Amino acid sequence: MVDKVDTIWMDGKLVPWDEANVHVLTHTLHYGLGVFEGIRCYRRADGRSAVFRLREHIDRLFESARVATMEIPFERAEIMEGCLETIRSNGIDECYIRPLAYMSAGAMGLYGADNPVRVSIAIWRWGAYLGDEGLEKGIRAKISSFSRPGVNNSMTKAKIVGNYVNSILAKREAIAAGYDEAIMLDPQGYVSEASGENIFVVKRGALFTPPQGVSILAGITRDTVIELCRELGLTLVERPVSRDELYMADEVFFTGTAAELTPVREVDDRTVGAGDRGPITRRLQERFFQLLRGPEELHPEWLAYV
Ligand code: PPE
Repeated sequence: MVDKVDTIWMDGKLVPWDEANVHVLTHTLHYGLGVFEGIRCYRRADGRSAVFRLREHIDRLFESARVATMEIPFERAEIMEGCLETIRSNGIDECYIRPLAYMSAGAMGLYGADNPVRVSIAIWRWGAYLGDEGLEKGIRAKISSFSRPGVNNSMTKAKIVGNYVNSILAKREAIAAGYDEAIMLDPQGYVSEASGENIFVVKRGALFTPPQGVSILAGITRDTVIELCRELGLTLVERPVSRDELYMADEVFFTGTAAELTPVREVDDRTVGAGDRGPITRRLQERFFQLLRGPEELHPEWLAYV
């Protein structure tokens, strides 16, 4: 259960948590056309709180809305300020931030284009998405029986509400089978991404990750890790990755706002590398958490102080 905080931002106003409700004829609830983001705010070594890559997340929210033919009735700056305001009003130092733009009630039927677009921003405390032990020792993943929709079946570059049905089914299947997370292949059979994370493979000191042009979400954490590789002088190649490359990898890890940088210690019951967090994963993870929590401001342009 999510722990309640005091307020949620709804269409520009902070309302009490229990009053942040919508009508049951909310169009998005029936048909899944809505767009959202997931962002994290961290308490830094100096005691201040900062939202990580807020601008990039809000830019992606608006790009998702463009793909979804939804017009968000706010400026980007207003949504960014709304995120910060929600954190301040709840006096919380670390949290996950969930902006959501949805089609409200009005007409029923698929078209719904005249229903007003509404926006909410909720926050809650969220610990390690795949567990503290997962962050340290790695998790067990299974290739899903559900494929990621192809590039023209589903607009996977956009963070559209309905896209997540596929991810939920894959995640539930993986958990029911005793694994922690599902890895999905695309219709051609190449590795796409996990239910809510991008994937990286390490082989002989080099890193590989599926390219942007395939059906993955262009993760902001993925982009961060690509930048960290460049800074650490690590070779990173964006290219198609096959299933057997996961079995032969020295290291595999996931990236995502919720999952942060989580090692994968097993894929389809095959131990990855030494079966724990590999050295390159560890190095990137350390650097990643330094970026988020300090003490140095490695990328001040990525921090929005609360
Ligand atoms: N792929 C998918 C399908 C995805 O949902 C996410 C984020 C990513 C990749 C990584 O993207 P980024 O966060 O920009 O690095 N998944 C969000 C949903 C988590 C949830 O369960 O809710 C997240 O990590 O916030």
